[in-house]
Amino acid sequence: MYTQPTDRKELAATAERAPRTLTPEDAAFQQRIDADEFIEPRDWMPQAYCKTLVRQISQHAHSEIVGMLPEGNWITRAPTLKRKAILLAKVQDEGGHGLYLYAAAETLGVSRDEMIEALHSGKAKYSSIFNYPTLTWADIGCIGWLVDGAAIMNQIPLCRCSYGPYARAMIRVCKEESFHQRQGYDIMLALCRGTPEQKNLAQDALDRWWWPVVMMFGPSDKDSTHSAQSAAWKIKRVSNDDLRQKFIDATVPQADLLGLKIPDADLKWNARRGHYEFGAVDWEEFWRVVNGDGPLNRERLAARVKAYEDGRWVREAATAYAAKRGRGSFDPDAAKHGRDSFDPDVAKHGRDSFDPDAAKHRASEKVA
Ligand code: BYC
Repeated sequence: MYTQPTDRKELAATAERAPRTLTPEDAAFQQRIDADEFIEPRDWMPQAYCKTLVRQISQHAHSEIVGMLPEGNWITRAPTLKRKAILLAKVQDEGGHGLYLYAAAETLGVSRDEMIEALHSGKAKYSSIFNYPTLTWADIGCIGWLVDGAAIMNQIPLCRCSYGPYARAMIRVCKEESFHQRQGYDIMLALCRGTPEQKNLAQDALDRWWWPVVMMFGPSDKDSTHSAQSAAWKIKRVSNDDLRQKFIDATVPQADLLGLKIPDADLKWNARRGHYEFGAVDWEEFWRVVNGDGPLNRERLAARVKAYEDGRWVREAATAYAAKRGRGSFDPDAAKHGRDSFDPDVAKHGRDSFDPDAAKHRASEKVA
């Protein structure tokens, strides 16, 4: 549903405001950026470039993982089996996005444990949007339509960002987000073509999600602390305000098609500019939510910490198993006898996860 030309106006104006005192290494690095080369993990890079990427990529990963919570809340209550299967797949995709992104950040020398600790201690941010509640099934439609729609707007330019692993991760993420956006719009269409009560649910959800989604693109360009430098490094290709405008321009006609009213009395088409004008964003609300005091910040973080603690035994078991396999494969004796990491003695006593005897019994149960 969304497309974005790749020759779009870049952040030239903000890039000009970036610091200009460069060392020879910095200058050579900047030349590579200016020539649109990808920077790869083993390449020299300024520490600040690395730090900016770790901040943004890890926060992006956290957003994907925390973002599973509001929708996960509706998996058991989806209205049909088909909607449930689709929602399950979608939420699972978001988990996958988080994992690609953690892996991309790890190429910069930060460990997954450090990133997760930063999230759990409240040091690292995640997208403000996931601190709002999902009160009805229509909220699931709105998340797909609007939140994933906004995410695509922001992420398509990231497919061309200067850091190779981040840009490549974004290509797959954007393809999946496009499916997510359509499934959300399809939920909204079904509700809007349904009974008056269903249409009211859709309107009510739009009323609650619209402004938080408009805020998702971040502070206005004049208040954005990182934009100038991120633009100079071609991490950021399109500014927060330009993305917000593109999103609104693309979304208003979609709301019209649904027969829904966007909750903004100042929204109107400006034919001269070729854009919609829109009302003032409540930046106080935005900063309140970003700084931890939104409707569900505490609950979201507590749910993540609990999930992490509940999964501790799985990580410990997987680590112990990997260590055992590692020992086996490095055992020169075992290698000589071609035994690899499988120890039949251990298997017989049920201490290994592969037990040939048990496997035999399982096979016969199946046949019976
Ligand atoms: N929420 O200088 P600025 C998804 C912070 S998940 C919270 O403009 P920057 C999905 C910003 O971090 C998609 N904080 O920053 C998942 C900075 O604070 P710090 C999530 C925000 O980085 C599941 C400060 O404000 N997408 O699609 O140049 C289900 C100043 O801002 C927000 C991404 O993460 C916010 N909304 O630009 C469904 C995209 N906005 O770090 C869907 C990748 C700003 O100095 N990230 N802040 O403490 C980006 O593109 C950029 O980081 C941003 C912000 C445009 C978000």
